[in-house]
Amino acid sequence: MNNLVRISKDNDVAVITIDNPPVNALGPGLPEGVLAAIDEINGDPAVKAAVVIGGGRTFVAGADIKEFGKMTSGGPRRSLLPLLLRIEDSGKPVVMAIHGSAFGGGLELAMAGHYRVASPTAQVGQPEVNLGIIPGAGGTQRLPRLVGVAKAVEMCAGGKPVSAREAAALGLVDRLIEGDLLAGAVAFAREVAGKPAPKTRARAEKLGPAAETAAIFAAARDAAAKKQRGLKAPLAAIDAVEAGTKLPFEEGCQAEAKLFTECLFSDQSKALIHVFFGEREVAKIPDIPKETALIPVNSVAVVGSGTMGGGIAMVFANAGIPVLLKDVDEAALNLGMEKIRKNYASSVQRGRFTQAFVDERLKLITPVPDYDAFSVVDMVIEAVFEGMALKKKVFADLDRVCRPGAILASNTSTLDIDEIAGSTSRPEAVIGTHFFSPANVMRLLEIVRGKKSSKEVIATCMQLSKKLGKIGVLVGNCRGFVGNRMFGPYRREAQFLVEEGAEVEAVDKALVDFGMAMGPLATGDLAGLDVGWRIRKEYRHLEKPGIRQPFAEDRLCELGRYGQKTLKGWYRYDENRRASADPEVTALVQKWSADSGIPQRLISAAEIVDRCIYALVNEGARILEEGYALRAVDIDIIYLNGYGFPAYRGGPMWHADTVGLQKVYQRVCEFHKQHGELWEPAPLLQRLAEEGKTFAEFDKEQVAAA
Ligand code: 3H9
Repeated sequence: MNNLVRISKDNDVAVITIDNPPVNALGPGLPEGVLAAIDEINGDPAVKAAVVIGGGRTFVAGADIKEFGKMTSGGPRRSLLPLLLRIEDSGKPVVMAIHGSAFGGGLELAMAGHYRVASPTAQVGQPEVNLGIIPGAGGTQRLPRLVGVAKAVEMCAGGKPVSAREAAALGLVDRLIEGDLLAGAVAFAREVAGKPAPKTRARAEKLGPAAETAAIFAAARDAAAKKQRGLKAPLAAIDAVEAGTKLPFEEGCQAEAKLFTECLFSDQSKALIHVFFGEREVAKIPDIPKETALIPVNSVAVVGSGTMGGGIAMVFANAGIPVLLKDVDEAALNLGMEKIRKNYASSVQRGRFTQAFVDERLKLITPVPDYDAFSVVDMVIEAVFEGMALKKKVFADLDRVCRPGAILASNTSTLDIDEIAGSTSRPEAVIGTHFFSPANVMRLLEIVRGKKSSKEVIATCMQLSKKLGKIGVLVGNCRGFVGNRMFGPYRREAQFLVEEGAEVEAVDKALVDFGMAMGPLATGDLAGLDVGWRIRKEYRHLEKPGIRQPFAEDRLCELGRYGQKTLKGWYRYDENRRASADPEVTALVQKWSADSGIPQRLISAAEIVDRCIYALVNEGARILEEGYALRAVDIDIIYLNGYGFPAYRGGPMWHADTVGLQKVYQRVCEFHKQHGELWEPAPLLQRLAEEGKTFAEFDKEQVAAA
């Protein structure tokens, strides 16, 4: 044994405890420790059976993900397969006792045991595809032997865990243990001691005849192509399970190992591992220590019951936090509540929530026409129309009615938080919480730090985002903050491309093929082209004269083409909001471009992608250098969770690193030459490119310096 694995005895049952906090990841030494313990019990005549259990809060959360980066950069390759075989060959039964999660290599370890017992709250799964890899220690071979081919394909290709109850129904878990897991597992071990120990790899009864399984694999490939568009790992996982149904166990494992290695060394896996750690990294704020006192948030109020306000109220209600929802009068409130009810009804229809859950949530939302009850709430989120004068008035009112210590948050997407905070006597309590639309669906929450926002308020909002099921990213107070500030140049280029002769659908298609959830022009139609148009009109005075600005979208708005809501925008929409190309738009843009003397040309998909994506990267680099984002990875997490950037490319900054910053910089310089000032390379991009560095290295330097 070693310091990661302990062995103790409960009379004739040995208890092997895995102890590698926080999640018992299978780092170097751990599997070897388990094996040494198994060898020891096999040599001890007093022991009749063994229980393997996780110390702390979980069984085993899988391989140590940090090790993968070492392997792909030349470090030693470690395979768990032979170790698991030897556990399975143990002459004495091994009972795996699962609480918390048995994920990835954790479930593979559990399946190499002869029996599995679990706490009812435990979860088991093969989530490797979320990291761009597949199970690599026999998971694709043992799982179908325990749960059948269809379920194994679903779990290995989809990556979603199943509850212990479902696992028990599937035959993956042999017994659920209510109460003390260890005591139950030991009792179970005593029951099976002395009986022949079943080896998972020797079981074939659930593998099914080839004629039946062929249809399962075909359907799974179809589903993966649609639901996990562009991802390679799900298809590899399906291939590996299929190999398991056609080959003897050992050969199936070899096929799995080959596919695992291919995936592990792919750019997709590197990107998704970056995302895994990035999602945890963004919670770490260098100048805000972990021990910062949190403000309890047990009740909130939302001002404004429109689309955003209503969605935000639902977010809090879904997390079990009571919400007051305020609007100017009863009519507005009725409309707001009606929309909330409609949204919940559609969630019930789609099977996301039960009616009982929704009924409980609705009870938590109380519409109010005034501020009378605001004096008791812990936090207020203002979600009124985007206009500085109105927001300032609301905050002055909040300052008057809210209790000292309450958090005053604005859901602004563009406005200056410091100016808003200035209308109160307590700017330290003011912060931005920029939800993304629809607020009850989108995972991203930009938390905007004002000059005077207190550390307690920031720490509380970061923590709260988790409770709300969001991923909170702290950003600085610049126009558009991080996400929308970058989205400007991205959408500007999309429009320029159309004005230079690209078809509307060609621009969107190139970016969808790149992996974006939606094309930039279709996104504009969905959000409403008039939103940007109004903002541009308000800020026109800030535009530098003599610099090319896109005009097509403004002119479409002047013609009343606001997008989906008017059934006309960049596209034409039928009554079900299905889009089709609109030749009228092509003709109009051609005419406007000719009037403005913009030469028309054929534009390749590659140029479309470079122009739009490098516009994101260049602006991202500027934001990073100016300190409005803490790290490049924060920008990546924002883009993945708020803007439909493909996770398998890791986010715009990681993508740029993958392409190579020298190459990206060179392309930005070319665009600068061709298109002028708007493409001036960000100094940070230039510096990193010249030094042969990456944004990821820049992040490491920042962390080291903090
Ligand atoms: C695999 O197993 C491949 C196999 O087929 C074998 C092939 C040979 N490794 O998420 P949390 C860290 S692939 C390293 O905040 P929670 C995490 O970074 C793996 N580190 O806690 C964080 O660190 P920090 C398949 C890991 O309670 C800390 O632990 N398995 C790992 O909200 C706490 O994590 C998976 O994909 C790991 N495996 O959630 C499961 N896991 O505090 C990945 C966590 O410094 N893990 N860390 O930021 C999870 O899904 C969640 O962590 C879990 C707990 C649900 C377990």
